[in-house]
Amino acid sequence: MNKPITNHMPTAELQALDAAHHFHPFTDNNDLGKKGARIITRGEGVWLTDSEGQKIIDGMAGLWCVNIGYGRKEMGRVAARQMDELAYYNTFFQTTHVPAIALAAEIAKLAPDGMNHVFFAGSGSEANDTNIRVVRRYWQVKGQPERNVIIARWNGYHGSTMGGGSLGGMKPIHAHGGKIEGIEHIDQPYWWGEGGDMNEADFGLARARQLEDKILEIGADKVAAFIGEPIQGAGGVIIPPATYWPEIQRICDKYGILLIADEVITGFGRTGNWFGSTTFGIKPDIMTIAKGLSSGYAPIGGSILSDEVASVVYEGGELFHGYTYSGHPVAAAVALENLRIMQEEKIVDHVRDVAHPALKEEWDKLVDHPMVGEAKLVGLMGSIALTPNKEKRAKFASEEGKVGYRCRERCFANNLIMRHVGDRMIIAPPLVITPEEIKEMMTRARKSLDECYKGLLDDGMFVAKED
Ligand code: PXG
Repeated sequence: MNKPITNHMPTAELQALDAAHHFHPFTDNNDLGKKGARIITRGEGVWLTDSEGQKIIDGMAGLWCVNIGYGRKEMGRVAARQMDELAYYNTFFQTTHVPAIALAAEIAKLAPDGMNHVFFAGSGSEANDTNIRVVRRYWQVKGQPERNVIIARWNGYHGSTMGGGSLGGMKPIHAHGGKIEGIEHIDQPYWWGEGGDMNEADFGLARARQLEDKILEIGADKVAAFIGEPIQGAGGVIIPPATYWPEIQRICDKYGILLIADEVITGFGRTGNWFGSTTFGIKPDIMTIAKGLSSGYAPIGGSILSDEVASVVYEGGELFHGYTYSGHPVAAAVALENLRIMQEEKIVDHVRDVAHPALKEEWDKLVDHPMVGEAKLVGLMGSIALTPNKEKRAKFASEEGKVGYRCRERCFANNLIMRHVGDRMIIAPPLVITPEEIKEMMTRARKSLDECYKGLLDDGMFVAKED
């Protein structure tokens, strides 16, 4: 491990400057200004170093993106070489460049059969905005322009632009700035929290059948597409019952509705296959990609279109849509190098054959802990539900998220980054994590859970909400 950088300003001064000028995303900036942000100065493998020299295990791969781990020197070299050669050129107006060509071809090679066309964006949010235009344009060209409604799920996350935020089903996001027209939501397949007395399989079917009900309510001739994350990430790593996706697929096929799999988190190895769609047997018409495409080394996202969708949209002539940085040459070269590393080092195989089994063994054991109700893991994407009563799948009496926050604070104190979503704890480490690092990560996770549990008992908070 390299030494931490020591030639920066003292932490307190950096925090004061940050508070004075930096408006943080998804943050109570007033509150953060009072306590000061944690300042990350270095990364290597699965390890981060902060401005105080603390070594932290990053159990979240940044924001679910640093799949190949931090500090890969090849990535910087490729970026520098590309900047020297051609730092920028656009892909509008009948021009292209080698990195965009090579990356699109490589993505088509890795994507499921019949998905061979890539539209580049700068992020997952932008890519989902592209998807809204593409599916609506698709139906215009097919002569059914009234087919323009997109169905998504409550508590899904598809980004933070107006389009992405509207597709997402997070009400606090809709409350800040509104929601665009023509997007409808159905309930999520969250059995632990919402399954009631149903078994998981029946619940999965029931939630999928809400799609059919919604289609019939709106009128099938008005519905353009359904969008969903194979596993909801930001919503709390909600792993759907096995019955869910096959039923969604059946319903989309029955009504001829386009299926968009938002693979921003689940793409590029996270679930033990190149794409979450493969893991769940989904046959999407469009996939949203970002994050793991470049392992977060450069901002890049995109939409992978099936041959059928692309041919219809192409037939319609020009699509009036594009971003200055669509296919940015440096980002594309960096993403290409990321995909080279992923393949050369067989990182997807490592997830499936080494890291997942090692983590699963430890993760499953967490249900022995007095406050852990369920522990679920697909590939390297996992969650646990914190509860004061496992049999009843009870919520805590305190406001939802309070216990989760306390648990996350213990993780941070133990130099482990593990997030909370409400009262669920979630994990998604870099895909290169070794069995030894998994052991260390889980030692810290258990210690944090123990401390959190003790704190709840001490404060009289290990109490269930009344029914
Ligand atoms: N789709 C999915 C499934 C995502 O997880 C986006 C789209 C948007 O991507 P960009 O690149 O525009 O951020 C995401 C992003 C969280 C968190 O709190 C998750 C994301 C972003 C920020 C925070 O878990 N996912």
